[in-house]
Amino acid sequence: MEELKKAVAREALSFVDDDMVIGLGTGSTTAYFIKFLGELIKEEELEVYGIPTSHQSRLLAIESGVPVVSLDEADAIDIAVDGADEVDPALNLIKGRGAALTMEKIIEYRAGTFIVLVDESKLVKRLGEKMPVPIEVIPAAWRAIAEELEVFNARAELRMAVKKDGPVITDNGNFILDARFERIDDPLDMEIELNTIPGVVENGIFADIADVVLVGTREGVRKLE
Ligand code: ABF
Repeated sequence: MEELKKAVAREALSFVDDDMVIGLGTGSTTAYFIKFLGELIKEEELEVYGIPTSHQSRLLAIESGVPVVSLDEADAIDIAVDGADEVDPALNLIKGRGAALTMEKIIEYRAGTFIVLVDESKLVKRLGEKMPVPIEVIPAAWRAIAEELEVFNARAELRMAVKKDGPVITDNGNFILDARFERIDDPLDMEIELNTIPGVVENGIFADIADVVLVGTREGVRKLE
């Protein structure tokens, strides 16, 4: 599994050019990309800047030798590279296991080319088949939103910290609800609908935003676009 993650992360380096600003995703697959990017910058003396999507990717970028800039300092984002939890045949995604979905969506939406790194276990026929949809919510509204989600035939749970001693807190100071849907027929429509519930900051459906998906398989890296 780790080898598949490394293989897609290496392949993503082929999209990198000098003078680029690159959105840096969160998660274990993207972590390899960030490390490899740091090595490439050093070897080829590239002038490349990263815009991190989380505190986690910011720290890793600094440690790996990738200079970082914040979103408001960059005129444009050339490419963004990130993982995903599910990918459907139309390249719609579910993201947000790392609780960084809001910043990920802001940065990946602005990127010229958004490249997604997954292994083949993440490919599904229909979004929501295996994974819940993470939804970042204003803390005071979590229960009200969980109830509202029943209208969409979804059962939502408040995401707890690993030690179960309190809720997961996002980089923005919010909570995460993980919502299991009976079915998601139209990902774009559902993505828009969920964001109309007051108190929802952002949701983990990323419809119609991925340009390229690199899939790690035992036979090599497949490119979907
Ligand atoms: C983040 O990392 C998320 O949006 C996605 O949920 C997750 C994928 O992580 P991994 O590559 O570790 O499976 O980008």
